[in-house]
Amino acid sequence: MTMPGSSPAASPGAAAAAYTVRDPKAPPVLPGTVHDVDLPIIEKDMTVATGAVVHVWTFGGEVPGPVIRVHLGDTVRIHLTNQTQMSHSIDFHASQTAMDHQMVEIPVGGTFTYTFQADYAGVWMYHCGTAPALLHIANGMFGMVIVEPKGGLSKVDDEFAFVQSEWYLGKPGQTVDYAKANSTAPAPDYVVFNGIANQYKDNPIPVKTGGRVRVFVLDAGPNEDSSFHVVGTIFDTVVKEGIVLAKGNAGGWGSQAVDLSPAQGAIIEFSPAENGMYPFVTHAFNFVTHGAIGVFKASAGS
Ligand SMILES: [Cu+2]
Repeated sequence: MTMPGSSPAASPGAAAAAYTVRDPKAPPVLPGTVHDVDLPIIEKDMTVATGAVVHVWTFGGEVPGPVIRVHLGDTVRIHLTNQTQMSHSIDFHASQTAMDHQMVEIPVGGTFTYTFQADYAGVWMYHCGTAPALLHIANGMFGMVIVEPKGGLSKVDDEFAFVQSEWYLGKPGQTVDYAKANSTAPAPDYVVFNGIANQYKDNPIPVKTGGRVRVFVLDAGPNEDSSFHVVGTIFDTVVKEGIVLAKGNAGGWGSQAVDLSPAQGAIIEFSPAENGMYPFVTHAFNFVTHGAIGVFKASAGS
């Protein structure tokens, strides 16, 4: 195969470590109504595709940063500790606050607590806002906040969280290439779900045939749109940026793909009709051949 991510990419010198598969399951909602979340800012080497290592900047030591899931109205206190060699900051789209109040620079070795109330339900982005924010996002500093709606979400068989993003490779083992990311016609080396090219194609995700699957999707960009589609399914429920398509609606409407621009999120639900493989992609297919593909494998027993 010649598809990027499926074979070792150009990486002179030492062989890249195998990538570590990111657990695709969405975490449960945090208990209680006031949450203290430690989010250390950490830099590290990360294998982002087979044969490709990037020196990433992270929230919580992973790209994307951890999914934070809360109830509507909860208070969230994020305790940041900057363990890297440069200053960073954070911007929670689930919050309402002045930029110069909480999106402040956290110096090397510094700490800061960002506090917000989850006033609106949805799938929200968080990211570093330190200039140039494009570089800090492109180098791994982003993640998802899920705010459950009033009354909470219904119980389903399986829940997953996918963040789509791009990698603009620099030299092997170094940070991303800012000039490539900053192009007005950007050409990412990889477009990925949960940080790593093709990881869920290489490691299909089991789901239950006829069961109910809920996917939280966020497009972190920094530049490219997503057209999230699951081959062989129809979405009967979509909540995109507060706009609801509800299962059982009077007109019988459904959805085939959910368009997300950078920093937009959605909740999507469907049921696999029969046993077998259901690839998920961004339907911008040039990115499918650059890593933006995974597979749900449906069986009765899973
Ligand atoms: Cu940063």
